[in-house]
Amino acid sequence: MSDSWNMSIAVIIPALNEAGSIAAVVRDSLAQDIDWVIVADNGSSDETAGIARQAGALVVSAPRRGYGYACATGTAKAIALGATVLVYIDGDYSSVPDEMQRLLDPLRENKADLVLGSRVQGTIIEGAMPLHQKYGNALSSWLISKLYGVKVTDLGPYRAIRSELIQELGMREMTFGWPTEMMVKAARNGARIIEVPVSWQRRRAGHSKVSGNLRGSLLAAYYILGVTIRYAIFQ
Ligand SMILES: Nc1nc2c(ncn2[C@@H]2O[C@H](COP(=O)(O)OP(=O)(O)OP(=O)(O)O)[C@@H](O)[C@H]2O)c(=O)[nH]1
Ligand SMILES: [Mg+2]
Repeated sequence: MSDSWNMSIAVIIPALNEAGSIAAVVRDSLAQDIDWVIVADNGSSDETAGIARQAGALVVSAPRRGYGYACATGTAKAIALGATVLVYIDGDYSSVPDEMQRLLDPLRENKADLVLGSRVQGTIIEGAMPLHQKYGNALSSWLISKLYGVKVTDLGPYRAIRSELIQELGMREMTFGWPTEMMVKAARNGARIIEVPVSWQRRRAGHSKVSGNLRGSLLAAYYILGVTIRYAIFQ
């Protein structure tokens, strides 16, 4: 178990057809100073669930499709296990498990409630982020900073949060809106939000589902902007 305050840490990996990369993400996450690795299998039609289990993860099934559903299912499991800190990382090895302590340090030192991995402040490997996603992220980050008074530079998926905080947020966006909802509601709650630099790599295997295809990119943009504006106006 981790030693500082009452940090017990669950790493949550939402995964949809990531058989080619999930074992490495699970193993390298288990090598960190954490307590559980939970893979939320989002109805994969490949061997993602079995491979993840074999690599040492707890696997929960989130049959309803959607990034947010997968994250919410993993979150519920982590909280049931007693996790006080939750880390989210993608299952395609775009983020680097060895950088996890960067996200955990501000929580350990009790300087933050939500720590966001910023790829803009870190390193983006050439070809890992299409131009439209770079511009989209920059625009959304600027809008969030303006509307919610927090300084953010990215909307990356690699992040860590106190489980007390995420429970207060009452997360509702169960697809592409989840990451944005977490940021804007945390900001509105007056939570301490810190960005740390992280790297971003090309997915190791499998098919691009969001940034690399038109439908995914348009949907993501629609949800990100919609959530950013909606929560600034309504509850
Ligand atoms: N897109 C998508 N990803 C999901 C879903 N459920 C779980 N995931 C996982 O969420 C993480 C992020 O999705 P990615 O497809 O990597 O999205 P991205 O990084 O923006 O874009 P690509 O890597 O180019 O596809 C991965 O680990 C997926 O396997 C879902 O319903 N849709
Ligand atoms: Mg990806």
